[in-house]
Amino acid sequence: MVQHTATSVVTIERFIIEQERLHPEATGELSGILYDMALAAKMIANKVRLSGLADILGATENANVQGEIQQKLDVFANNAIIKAMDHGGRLCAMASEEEPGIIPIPEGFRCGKYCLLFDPLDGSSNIDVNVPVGTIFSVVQKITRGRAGEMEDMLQPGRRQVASGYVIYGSSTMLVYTTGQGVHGFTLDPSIGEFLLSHPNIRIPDEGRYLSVNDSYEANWDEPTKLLMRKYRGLEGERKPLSVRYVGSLVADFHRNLLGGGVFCYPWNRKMPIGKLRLLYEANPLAFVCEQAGGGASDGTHRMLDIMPTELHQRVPLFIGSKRDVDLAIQTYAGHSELVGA
Ligand code: P6P
Repeated sequence: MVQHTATSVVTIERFIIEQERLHPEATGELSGILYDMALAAKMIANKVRLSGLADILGATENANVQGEIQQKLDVFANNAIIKAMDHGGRLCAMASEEEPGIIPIPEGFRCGKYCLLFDPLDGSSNIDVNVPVGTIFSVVQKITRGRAGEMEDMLQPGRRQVASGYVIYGSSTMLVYTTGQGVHGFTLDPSIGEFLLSHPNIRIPDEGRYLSVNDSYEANWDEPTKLLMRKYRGLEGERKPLSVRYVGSLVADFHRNLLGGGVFCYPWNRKMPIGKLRLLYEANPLAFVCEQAGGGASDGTHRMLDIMPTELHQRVPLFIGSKRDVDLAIQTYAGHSELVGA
């Protein structure tokens, strides 16, 4: 693998090509998906920049499949990704947080061997208050026969992902992705419209600095969860206390913890017994990135990437970040299995 440092000026396109060359069997289809995701990210970033100005601000009157009021940027981001992807001949189907079912490749367009699952704009309720939001994406290979992608192609465990990543629209726009060859971050230079390699080979510290959790749900947590949070806060056990940092925007919280070390927790609670975050296009893609950076991800009991999906929009409890901190969650729940969910 060509070793790059953050000082060499490498565009994402050049990096993708160099990575592709490491795989003689590569057809270039996966590279094409990553190019198209970078293009969609630039289009979305451009709109997010303006969100405080144009009439983009505010919500549409429609609710999406999740019943959440769609922000206009949600709709724009969803369409931008679909339009950037649906005619490239690399995909056989897509799935989005914003759509109830599978998004087929239109008749007349060639189908490829991959499926794309994505959350076009996670955390969009934060848009109007200028808090960073993000796009999350996951790529799996088609496993069914025939032209069109089917639900079975979508419902694969996270360990079968061939690529995943996210875009964070923050003080700068960054695209972070993995194809199983480490994790690499690219920062958008808006003056030339290029994503430039800024964070080669990202590694997450084994032990975190930050704890990201919304503890307003504490009254509805089970006992193991309360014990785990006391451990993270240094009130129980030997762990030194973590600083609490919670933005309320998954990509922003995850990105900070990926670079600085930390654990993001969205535990089971009596009001949301199956968690809030979605397995296929939020937990799994971030889990693949996190593991490739040396971290871990779990629902508190299982490795996230081993969970067998049953529904397109299914939710999971999520513990993701520094390996030791995720392991502490697994150990705590295992040690009190009789109280989990009580
Ligand atoms: P809560 C945003 O709505 C989101 O889906 C994630 O981006 C974020 O991590 C989570 O929900 C925040 O949820 O219940 O703490 O407001």
